[in-house]
Amino acid sequence: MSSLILYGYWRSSAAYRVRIALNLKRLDYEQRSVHLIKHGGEQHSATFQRLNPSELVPVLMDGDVCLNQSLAIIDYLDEQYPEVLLTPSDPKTRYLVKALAQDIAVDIHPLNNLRVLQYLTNEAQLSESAKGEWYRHWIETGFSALEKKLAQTSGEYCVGDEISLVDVCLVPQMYNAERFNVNLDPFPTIRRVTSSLRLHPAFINAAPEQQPDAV
Ligand SMILES: N[C@@H](CCC(=O)N[C@@H](CS)C(=O)NCC(=O)O)C(=O)O
Repeated sequence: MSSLILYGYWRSSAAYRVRIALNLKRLDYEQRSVHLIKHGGEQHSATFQRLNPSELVPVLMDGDVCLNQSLAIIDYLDEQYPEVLLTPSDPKTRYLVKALAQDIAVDIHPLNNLRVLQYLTNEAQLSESAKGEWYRHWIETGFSALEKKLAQTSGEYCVGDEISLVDVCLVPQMYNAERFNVNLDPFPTIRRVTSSLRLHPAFINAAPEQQPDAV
């Protein structure tokens, strides 16, 4: 049995990144679902807090190593399981890949996170439509810049013709964008690259609807 255990949730885009990375590296892993909505959110339970006091998924266990933060987890996987590298070793490309991945994972994604949306509803008392506007605004702002960058760097994938960490971050962010009806017409490069990536088995098998806890 595999020593890798992924605590995640089918719709979590950060867990989705790690699933894609594990699949690209052809690593077997056991999935344990942390339901982000049921029972007030299982991420807030005492049991999960022992794994990650930040109360966020994903968490990856590799034997007795317990990791959180999807980008750090993928760095770890690149170091421990380097047969397929998601962050290239060439320094210039490596920097580019890391920066583009952070454009998505650090600058866009946190503003769409569940706890932010819950705060907008419960504390800021925003309506559903105002919350949708917030969500779309931050994705559109991030995608406008990303589109310009990928127009320069992409081949078949985000950076040239090799799949990298940027692709691993892009597809889950597109899933969120589509779920919240972002108008994707202004982003032809992002759409083209995503369509290519969605044909790859590692991405197909990592998709939210394919996960055992999908409802
Ligand atoms: N920067 C973290 C983000 C983790 C994160 O935001 N996880 C979300 C799901 S995508 C979560 O657990 N949300 C629960 C909540 O907001 O209560 C990472 O990349 O792992």
